[in-house]
Amino acid sequence: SFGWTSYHTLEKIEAWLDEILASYPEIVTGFLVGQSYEGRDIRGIKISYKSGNPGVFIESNIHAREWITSATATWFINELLTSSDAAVRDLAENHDWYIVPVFNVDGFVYSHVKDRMWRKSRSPSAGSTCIGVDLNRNYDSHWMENGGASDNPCAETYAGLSAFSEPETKALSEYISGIKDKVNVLFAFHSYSQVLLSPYGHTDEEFPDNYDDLLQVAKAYADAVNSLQYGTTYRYGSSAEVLYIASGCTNDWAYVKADIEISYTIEFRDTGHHGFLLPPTHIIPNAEETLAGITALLAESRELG
Ligand code: 0X9
Ligand code: ZN
Ligand code: ZN
Repeated sequence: SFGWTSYHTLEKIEAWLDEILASYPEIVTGFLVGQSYEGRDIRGIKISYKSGNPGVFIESNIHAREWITSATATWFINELLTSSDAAVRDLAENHDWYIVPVFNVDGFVYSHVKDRMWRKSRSPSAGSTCIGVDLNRNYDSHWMENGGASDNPCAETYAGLSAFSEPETKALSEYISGIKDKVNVLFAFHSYSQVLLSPYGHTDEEFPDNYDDLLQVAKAYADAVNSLQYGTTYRYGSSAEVLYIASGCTNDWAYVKADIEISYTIEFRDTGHHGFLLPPTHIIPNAEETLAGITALLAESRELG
């Protein structure tokens, strides 16, 4: 059965999504982002208790090996639907949630059956035997500018032949563009490092117009996480400043091209001890932290108006 004491295959995650869709037909609707290179469906679910809510978009598992992200996304979905905690009910019922638990479906399957440390998608490149594009370098936002992305198909950060050359990123960008007027917050779930990364990724010499607000809501997230019994610490700031220069990332594209003003990459547990191979005993603690953080961040952004 499904649960959060182990990591699951794509097949099991999709079967669980089907159960959720059948159990909450009034509240949950499935959406299809599009198809991956290998022809798999990229699925999302929308949770909506009433019309007119502000939308929150969650992209998860763009990097295949970051299994904690889809485990956290599914736990989060379950919590929004089943929790009786007042703060969670408020969170669930006063936002429309668009959640894609496994975005890089081909890479995710490959990380289960062949190579646990796989990161990229699974599309081939002409003239190379190397496979896969780093989908988080393929978005049309300062694509291939300033470093942090590669034009070598064998590199882990290969950005692809052009912005949106990949069916996955093209489809998700089109899906988000279609709902962007209803969405003002986006989270891209990653691991690891315990950091909240705002725009920009492509430069550390410029900052978004609302950078002060972005820092303020990130502080609310970090404080809320730290206040839990686990005492986990998160750092925050712009991607380029806190982590490294990287262009063509989802949350930068969402901010720059889709006008989604609160747009964060969240790098979950841990800080490197287990790294990408985070034991499943961390799933629930990590998810609880994420819920606390997102609750506090959205409350703070509501304050800001
Ligand atoms: O390099 C990445 O894509 C992310 N780190 S990871 O270890 N999960 O691969 C960081 C992305 C930072 N976000 C932006 N630059 N916008
Ligand atoms: Zn990642
Ligand atoms: Zn451990």
